[in-house]
Amino acid sequence: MNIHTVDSTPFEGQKPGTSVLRKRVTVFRQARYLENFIQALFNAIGGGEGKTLVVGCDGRFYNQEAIQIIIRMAAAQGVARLLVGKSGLLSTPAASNLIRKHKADGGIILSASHNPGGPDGDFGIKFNGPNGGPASEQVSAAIYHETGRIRAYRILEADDIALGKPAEITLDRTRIHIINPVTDYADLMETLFDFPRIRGMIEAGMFNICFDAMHAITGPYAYEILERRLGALPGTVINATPLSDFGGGHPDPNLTYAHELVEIMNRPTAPDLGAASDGDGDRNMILGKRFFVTPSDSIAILAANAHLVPGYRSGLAGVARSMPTSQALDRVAARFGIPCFETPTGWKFFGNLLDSGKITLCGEESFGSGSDHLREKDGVWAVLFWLNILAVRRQPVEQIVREHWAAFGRNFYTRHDYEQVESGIAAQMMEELRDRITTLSGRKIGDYKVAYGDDFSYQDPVDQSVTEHQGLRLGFTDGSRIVFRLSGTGTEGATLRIYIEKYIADPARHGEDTQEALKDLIEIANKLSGVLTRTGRGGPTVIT
Ligand code: G16
Repeated sequence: MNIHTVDSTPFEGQKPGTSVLRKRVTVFRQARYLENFIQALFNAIGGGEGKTLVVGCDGRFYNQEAIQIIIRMAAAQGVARLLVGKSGLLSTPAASNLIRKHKADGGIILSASHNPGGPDGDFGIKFNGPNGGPASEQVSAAIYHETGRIRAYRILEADDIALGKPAEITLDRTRIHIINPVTDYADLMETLFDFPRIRGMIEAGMFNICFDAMHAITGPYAYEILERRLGALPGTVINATPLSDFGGGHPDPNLTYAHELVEIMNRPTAPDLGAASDGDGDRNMILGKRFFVTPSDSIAILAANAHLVPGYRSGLAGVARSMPTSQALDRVAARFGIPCFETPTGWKFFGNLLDSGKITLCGEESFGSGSDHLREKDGVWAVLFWLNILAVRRQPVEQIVREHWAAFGRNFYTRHDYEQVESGIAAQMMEELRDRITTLSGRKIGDYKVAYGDDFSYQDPVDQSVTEHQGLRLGFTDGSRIVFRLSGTGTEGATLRIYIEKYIADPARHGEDTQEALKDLIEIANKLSGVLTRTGRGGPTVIT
């Protein structure tokens, strides 16, 4: 078979963000754009010769063309084995599991996660390493370096591979295994959770679930696990068929974009548990009847109840959260006498902590939670963890959360996002804020006294690497915090995130409305940053 070496020149801006490369589909469809990045990736990991790689996608527009190009390029680099999901599909957690299970050298995941899809939507490529987790800062930097000096890429001349059913195909020197994307993942879940107990609760007719797959990748996973293996009613999984444009929706499981689920959970006849996942299946949102569980509370509650779940019964080595995530998890860790690590935003930063056994559970405010069972956050896993807790405690979701607040106090928490802000304005605002915030220590602002103001930097406790400029933190003496950060996952302009948190121990105040309870801190954040004037907006684009 013919391997072509095609001359090329670098593209500007193939710089990995929070989660490697995300751009508009129109950008990816430019001639040589995808090929350049894939060749740079292979160059950065020492070539493909003899390697085993997992390849999967979340079903979005341009996946099918892209996956065929990647297969031909992998064959041209001499990759020995490629594990590909049927129809190319694999959720991000399932891909992570496969990399680990097959001791692969890594995986290429085609997804822009929760970003919209379609011809005018977003596309992305992620590289995961042999531990199954997102490429480290060092590997991401090496890929970027290679994108800047690319002169040619290599590709095999071959017809498209039929990916529609499980098969083994040889392409030049590469053996391609097309596998069922769901089975291994569902089997892993059965080893962690008490399926008979959950099934018992569901089959007793006492418990209904609504899982919104948002026309994204988790439909087949949730159907197999919830409806087939756990006996949930037919129709439990809604929007279950992955569509290349996610049905025109925005597959981000939050109160704004998962509005169909939110409407169902607000009805008088609402199911007992509502859940949604995102484009590539690593995020989750948990709802009770007319009740929203914030992701920061969710990971704290999972940690506090882990002893009820077979896979975690032997105890937690430690836990971790990203810096902007609320400190609810820290309170659980302190009570249990286990360490709680604070990392920069980005799942990759949990990798070393998980690999070295320092932590068992971790989570983020951005609707992500996971554990050492694989190296990505995991949407369906989080739903099953909740189901296992519910099957043991036999209480409504809301009651479990309220009892948690009563036991640990409540960290009121909100995130205000300003999307598609002009990049220059956002950068200037952050720069000025940085100068300002770092001088505020000891000062009083309203009723609050500033304990510290800094630009967060992280030293990895395993490899000692230092990552700087990870968000501006303003911490007050009562534990309240305001954090300013620019998102690393947007594809258009800048997204400014303002995270606001306040701890209230008194259970009499736990019923307060979140925005109301945080009103004074929100005002401080707005005033300090001048965000409304600078962006010319009346308020945030999305509040979670
Ligand atoms: C990615 C990362 C997460 C991060 C999230 C938001 O998630 O894996 O660790 O919290 O982006 O990042 P940012 O605040 O920079 O937009 P996903 O689900 O988009 O892959």
